[in-house]
Amino acid sequence: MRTDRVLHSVDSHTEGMPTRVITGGMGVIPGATMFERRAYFLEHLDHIRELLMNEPRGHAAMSGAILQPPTRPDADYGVLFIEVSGCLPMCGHGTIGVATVLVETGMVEVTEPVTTIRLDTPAGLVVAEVHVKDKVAESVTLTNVPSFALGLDRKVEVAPWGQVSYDMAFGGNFYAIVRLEELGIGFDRANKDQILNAGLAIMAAIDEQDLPVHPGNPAITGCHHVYLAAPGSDAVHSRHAMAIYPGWFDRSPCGTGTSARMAQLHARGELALDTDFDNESFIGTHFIGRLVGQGELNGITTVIPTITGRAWVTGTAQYMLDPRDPFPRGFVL
Ligand code: PYC
Repeated sequence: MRTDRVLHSVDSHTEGMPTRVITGGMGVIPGATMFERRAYFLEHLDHIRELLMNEPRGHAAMSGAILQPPTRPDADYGVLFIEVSGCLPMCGHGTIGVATVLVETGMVEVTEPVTTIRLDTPAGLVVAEVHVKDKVAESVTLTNVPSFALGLDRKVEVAPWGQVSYDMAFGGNFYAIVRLEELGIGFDRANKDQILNAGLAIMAAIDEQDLPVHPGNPAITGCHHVYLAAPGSDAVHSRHAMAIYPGWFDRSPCGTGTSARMAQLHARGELALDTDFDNESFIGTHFIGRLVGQGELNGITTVIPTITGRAWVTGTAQYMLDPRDPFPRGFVL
């Protein structure tokens, strides 16, 4: 066995979606904030993300989080979210995975019935309340960053459909929300290739014709996620397929996507504050969301979402790179 670096991981899944939590071996990434650390990592250390996420150590829908010391005094841990396509500013299923791992490995002081963990993420402070019984993390409720609808009833030209209507909302990442009925594709896993191709074509068209930019942080830009809502979805229960760049589906109900969906339904006058919203993933798993507050950002109404979901630890591993390995950054097929 030969390696220059050993990356220690506790692997988990959140409602079907993996979170590979890197608990050691990374060292401290330079940067005064987690947003700066994310930028440094992308410029100088991205090969570590590729090693951990791509095949053969990961796969085309792999996702993870690198733990760091926090950059702010009110947080317990810093978190850098990693996935096959880059580093998201915020990730809901990843937060639920991280919080579950921190509790179940004893990396935080555990109190029952609720352990509160404050996470310093590139998108801001995210508080996770872990519901613990007999030392087991039964579910996690996270309070997300301010979310908002950036535009309703926008139109984009997408071949071969022509004009497609969408709402653009932010829940930690930007989401285009589209009704599958409008595309004439049935909500069925047998149609997954058609659904994914439609999602990818829509996000490419939006980024070319109507690039979304965060009103408070112009460095957060672009649409890499399309929420394709199933027929019959409403502000009580919404089923969807979440197409994500460069070509995969979220297996979980997507925490930031659930937040964006709730912000959009609120802007449409369909979802009131303090009301449960059941968001169902393409594989039939659920997050329960709620809007618990309201604010304002540069003239745009924002809402504060909470997301509740479950995660399970699936194993531990030490990832290495043999200097003779012909795929030091892994590969994507
Ligand atoms: O849960 O926020 C989320 C997420 C983003 C991408 C995949 N999952």
